[in-house]
Amino acid sequence: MAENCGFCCGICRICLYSTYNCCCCTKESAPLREFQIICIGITNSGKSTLLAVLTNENSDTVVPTIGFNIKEIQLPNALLKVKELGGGENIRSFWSRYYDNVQGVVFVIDGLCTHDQLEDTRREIHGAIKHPDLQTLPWMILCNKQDLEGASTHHKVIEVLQLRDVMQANSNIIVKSCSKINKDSLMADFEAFSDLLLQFYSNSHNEPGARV
Ligand SMILES: Nc1nc2c(ncn2[C@@H]2O[C@H](COP(=O)(O)OP(=O)(O)O)[C@@H](O)[C@H]2O)c(=O)[nH]1
Ligand SMILES: [Mg+2]
Repeated sequence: MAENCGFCCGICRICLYSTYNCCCCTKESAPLREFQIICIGITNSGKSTLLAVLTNENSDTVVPTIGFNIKEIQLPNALLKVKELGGGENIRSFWSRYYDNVQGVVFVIDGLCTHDQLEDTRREIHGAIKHPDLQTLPWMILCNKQDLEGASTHHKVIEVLQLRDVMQANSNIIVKSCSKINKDSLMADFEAFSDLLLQFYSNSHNEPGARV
């Protein structure tokens, strides 16, 4: 009799525990996949501003980036750990020191830049996109400041910066037009980029340690 009681109590406990687990959803969801990203582009292109918008900070109070600036962008399917590198003339020659272990690149272009800034941008983007550490990675090129009249769209920028060849050599490059005033669209661009990263790194040959 006592044995039967103990057995019944045991069964009841298991049932109660299972019901509790089902009802209270105590099972933890899998952690989001993280990616190490660098954000580059010449000074004033809007890197810090866009990152502030994406992380819900006040984008009107950004200060010039000295050295680098790190932000975490939480997206539905991934967490991007973004390191923004300063874009001043004297800092750009040090960008390549930060290319190690990077898994993706965001390059920001000022859609309304001057002729000289465009020339600097052309030189810097070609230098980075052909760098051995970055040339096979997923890239997102953002043509910023679309809210300003006369800003070049990303279609124009692809032509002016002569990006067709590099885009043919690396099929994991996406190019988008954006502005600080359209957060939803900017968020959608970063979600498209995280989808690209997830797809790219679902192939284990593309993991940083596996690259030759
Ligand atoms: N109108 C407009 N101004 C922007 C936009 N993005 C950045 N800016 C402005 O461009 C200037 C430089 O931005 P900042 O983020 O410091 O550029 P960074 O040097 O690339 O980090 C600031 O005055 C920003 O307010 C944009 O989408 N539209
Ligand atoms: Mg900055």
